[in-house]
Amino acid sequence: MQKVKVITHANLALIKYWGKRDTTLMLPTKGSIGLSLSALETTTYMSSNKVAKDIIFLDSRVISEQDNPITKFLDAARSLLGINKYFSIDSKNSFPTASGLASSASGFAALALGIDSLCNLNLSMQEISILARLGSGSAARSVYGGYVFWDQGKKQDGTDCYAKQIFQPSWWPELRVIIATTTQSKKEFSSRYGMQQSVETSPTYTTWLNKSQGRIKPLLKALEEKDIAKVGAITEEDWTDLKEVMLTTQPSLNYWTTTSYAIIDKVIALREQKKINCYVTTDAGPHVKIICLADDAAQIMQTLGETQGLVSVIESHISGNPTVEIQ
Ligand code: 2P0
Repeated sequence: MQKVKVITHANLALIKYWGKRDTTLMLPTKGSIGLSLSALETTTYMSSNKVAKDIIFLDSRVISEQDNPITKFLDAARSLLGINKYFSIDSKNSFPTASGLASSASGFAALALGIDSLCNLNLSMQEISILARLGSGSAARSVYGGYVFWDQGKKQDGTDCYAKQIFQPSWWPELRVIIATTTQSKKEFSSRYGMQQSVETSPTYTTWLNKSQGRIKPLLKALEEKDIAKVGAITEEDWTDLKEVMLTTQPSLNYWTTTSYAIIDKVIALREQKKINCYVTTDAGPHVKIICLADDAAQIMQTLGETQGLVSVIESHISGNPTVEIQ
């Protein structure tokens, strides 16, 4: 029986995805740009089953509920691709699952790549990105390493809504992301619930949407020019506006803790007082991600290391492309 080992990485958005124009097809309201991170790795073993049932292990725990997002995704994939196969899946993250570190992105990207290989589908990367998107929007980006743009598309059927790699992983070897984790716990509000609430209730959602969409071109240019000050400033602005959206959502999405704020303050102080190029972003969780260059990473990490409540500080490179190994 054929078995595959798929390695994927979580993808950190510099310009964020937050909100859907179609909640079934996971079509976003706007485009997003992200980086796949070497330090946030998902390893997934996948084979097809003899019995007509999916068997799923996530971080060594069996997923037994019928109505779980992985089985729903596999059902959607079977229906879309006309596949008559069931799967055994054993997926492990090198980082806390469902706590705001994009485990759903790397997880569903792995399943899309694994299905393509196990079923000999020879899908294009665009088709694999579309497939991954049906599991989780951000997974459309995680099918690539390096630097990724996910276009929101215009069509209602989602056939023009997929991600593309904009630069290879090796494009900017000095770029780093420092990940400061503050908890091992799962988040209180899922991104799926939170973003829909924001679309429906936040008074600042439309303003963020328009400004954020307008940041795509300048960020692409700044990445092309390897301009850390511009990349960092655009990233931090997009996050600052999104944070306002989250906080003004009903009920308020307050993902951050006193530890998160202490880290954010230290990063901003390092930049303003010591002129170090370091910039903050977060996702739907309390962890803080810092965009910087390799030469400054040690000093930033040392400064953060004394923060009360900090669980770990990890320096990440931009990851290579996913790998699919037939076992
Ligand atoms: C992003 N996030 O662009 C944004 C920034 C969180 C904050 O993509 O409902 O888990 O499965 O499509 O992909 C998290 O959202 O949500 C996310 P679904 P997903 O990375």
